[in-house]
Amino acid sequence: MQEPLSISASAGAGDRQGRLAEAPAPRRLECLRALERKVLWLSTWMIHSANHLRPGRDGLKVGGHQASCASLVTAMTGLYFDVLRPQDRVAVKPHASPVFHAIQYLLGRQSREKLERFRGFGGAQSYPSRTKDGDDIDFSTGSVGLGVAITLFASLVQDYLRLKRLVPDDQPAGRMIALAGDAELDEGNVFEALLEGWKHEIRNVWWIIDYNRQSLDSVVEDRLVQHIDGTFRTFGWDVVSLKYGKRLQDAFTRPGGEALREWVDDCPNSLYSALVYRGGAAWRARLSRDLGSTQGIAALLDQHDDASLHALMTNLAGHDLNSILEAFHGVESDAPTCFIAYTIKGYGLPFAGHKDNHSGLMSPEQMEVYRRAEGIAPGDEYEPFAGLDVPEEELRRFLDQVPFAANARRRYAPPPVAVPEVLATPQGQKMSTQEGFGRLLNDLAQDPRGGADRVVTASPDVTVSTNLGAWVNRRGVFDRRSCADLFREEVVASTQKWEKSPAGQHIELGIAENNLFLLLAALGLAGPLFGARLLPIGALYDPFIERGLDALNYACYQGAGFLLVATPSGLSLAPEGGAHQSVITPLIGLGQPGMTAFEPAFVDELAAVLAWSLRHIQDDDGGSVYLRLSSRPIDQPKREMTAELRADVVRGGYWLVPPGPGAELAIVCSGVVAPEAIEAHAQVCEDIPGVGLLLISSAGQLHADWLAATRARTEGSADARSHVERLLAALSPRAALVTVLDGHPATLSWLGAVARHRVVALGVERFGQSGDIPDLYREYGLDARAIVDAVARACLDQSADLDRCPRPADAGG
Ligand SMILES: Cc1ncc(C[n+]2csc(CCOP(=O)(O)OP(=O)(O)O)c2C)c(N)n1
Ligand SMILES: [Mg+2]
Repeated sequence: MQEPLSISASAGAGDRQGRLAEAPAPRRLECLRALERKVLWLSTWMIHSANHLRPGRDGLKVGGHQASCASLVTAMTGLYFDVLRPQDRVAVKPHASPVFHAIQYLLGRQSREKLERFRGFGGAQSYPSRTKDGDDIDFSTGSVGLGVAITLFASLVQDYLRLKRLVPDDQPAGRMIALAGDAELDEGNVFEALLEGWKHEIRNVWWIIDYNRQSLDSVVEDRLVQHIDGTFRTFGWDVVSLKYGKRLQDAFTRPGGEALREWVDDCPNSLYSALVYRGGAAWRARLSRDLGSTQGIAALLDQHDDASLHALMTNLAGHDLNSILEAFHGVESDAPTCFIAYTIKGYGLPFAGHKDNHSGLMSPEQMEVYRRAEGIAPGDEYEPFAGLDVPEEELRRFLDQVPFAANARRRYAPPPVAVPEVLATPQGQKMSTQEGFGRLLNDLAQDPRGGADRVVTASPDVTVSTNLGAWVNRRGVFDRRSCADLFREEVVASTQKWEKSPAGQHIELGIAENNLFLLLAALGLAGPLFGARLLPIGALYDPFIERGLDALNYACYQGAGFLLVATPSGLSLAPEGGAHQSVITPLIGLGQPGMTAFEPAFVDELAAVLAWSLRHIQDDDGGSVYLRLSSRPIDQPKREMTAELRADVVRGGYWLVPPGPGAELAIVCSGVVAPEAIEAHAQVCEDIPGVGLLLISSAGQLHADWLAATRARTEGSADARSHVERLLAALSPRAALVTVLDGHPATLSWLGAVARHRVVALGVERFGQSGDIPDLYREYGLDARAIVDAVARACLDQSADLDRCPRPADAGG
């Protein structure tokens, strides 16, 4: 541990002393210590019993992380039983999930059955999950780094709501707290978030780093802490270092203490960890060897037996309740604060400090020794108060008064925001869906029917180029300070206003897609977290979804409701070239749970989808919506948008040209290549009358509905029919489908499985390149000619195949 330390940070601007306004009464501390012991026991036992007491059926180790839990037990005990208030929101380090559940259990907010089924079906989840765990999970965690960063964006959302008075003035601001593993700081998204947080002057964020100096594989770099400290300060955070516990600090004041402190400070992380694992005798031997001749050290060693020497040398502040409480309660300002809590991975358990302990499980023999030492009788393992040296009554009284648990429910359920049922289609002969979206939003900004006040847009530096400009001109950029548009004041002509104020409804981010998705997740959870719903809309270039895909997945996993507008997309942003042309994003849209993807061809479809989306993202069983749009202007149909057509668009597709009776061919297209499909269709119809032209506005909606109907039929609802089945029923059973989109062909090729139609699937399978649309569509086989060729191929295959194999329909079935 080669870093200088003190419990409070060194003097300097922004530092804060680890002072305790009021020392905890001794009995209070006794109660907390008893609970700390119980939390360690319960979390260790929960994992043990999941692995050893539940019969395994699949040959898999159940797993769990006893060592990762142990290092956070003290900090979490202090937080949940003493420091936290109901309005605080916490992201718990994924591997400390059992600690969280144990605490909730002791607070009466989690059932014993869930603990007994930890990591089992219906039990407490391996990693905290907002949607799957019944108890008070504020933020899901699991993919390291993301849970840490979302707290920062949640604080921004809290301030957004407070500054706009969308939450009552007397509702206290909560602290957004991340309990982070030290190795989580290896994830780049954490630093992307820090920079963004600095720009937005975030408040009320605490990141408590479980500095156990171990990751999954090994022990971390010795000098790491200096960088952690320096980095946070650079971004304007206060840093509180929690290194030595009270006993060690006391030892440092005694004869030989200075030398002892220096020795510990200079001790490499790996040696310290190894000695932690080996215990008292090893400490004695090593200290005698290194410091035996230093005055006072021999006496110190004589005063301690091996056990107490071990306890002294492992007395890090992260395991010292007094130090923890002092530091947490000592925070006086709302500046973002990083606590570097020195801990030991596996503290209090036999594998403490061992570099391989990440997935280590205590053996049944070791658990037996532990059970006895805790004074817990067999069968009483889940008894909340068994074996504790504070009377049960006193502990119950203590638990009844825990501030965090003062409210029966911490999650809000505000009513939905009323939004217009129907949005008028922006008029224009030729228009891109991207432009259409900008105009729809601009119209919404002026819509007297309301709803727009709750819309908040965000973009990672592509606001103007994704067509949010008009909206931003009307609604302004959000900033906690008002700031005039200086270009405007200097009379520099620009179509884009950039006025910032707390009233602004657009949050401008730097170019980090991870941040966009984490912000959307936090905005999408504004209702349950803070009590006021928002309608978040994020805009980015479609290919860069992949840059932040894990964060997007994370946002969906939490059940956040938001709208993602991804534009431009595909080869159709032609001259921009292959690095910007998305290929597989339609497959992401098709496959991503918690998200419904649309790729409308025309702006009137987009208007229908947008109106639906503003409701869907608020539905209890809704989720997020992904709109894949394009900057290619295309001719817009002149038609009335009937309620029936709107419903079909939202369901995922409609016949632009219905097939003739018994038609044996249909062209099926999604999105921006509609003009090519229309042209090809006209050509084909010259030879083959009755060919249908099917427009797919959402492959995902059709697919999900189809699977649901299939399941329903299996379960006995013989009449269940999906939208796509009804659409394709208009074709002959021997019909062929030619599908086409500006994206991966697998997005639509599954349509052949719906009614066993033959499919020729066109789309993009290779990286794109620069060019104009005619060249690129020709090269990649998306133009009308390619579609007509595909039709010819389909017809040829069809006749050859029909000669060979009779289909069930031929047999009259
Ligand atoms: C994005 C991601 N990559 C990899 C993992 C696998 N993983 C789980 S924990 C871990 C290391 C954890 O170390 P640390 O954060 O220091 O936590 P500790 O267990 O030491 O408390 C890794 C690599 C993961 N969960 N998420
Ligand atoms: Mg660690």
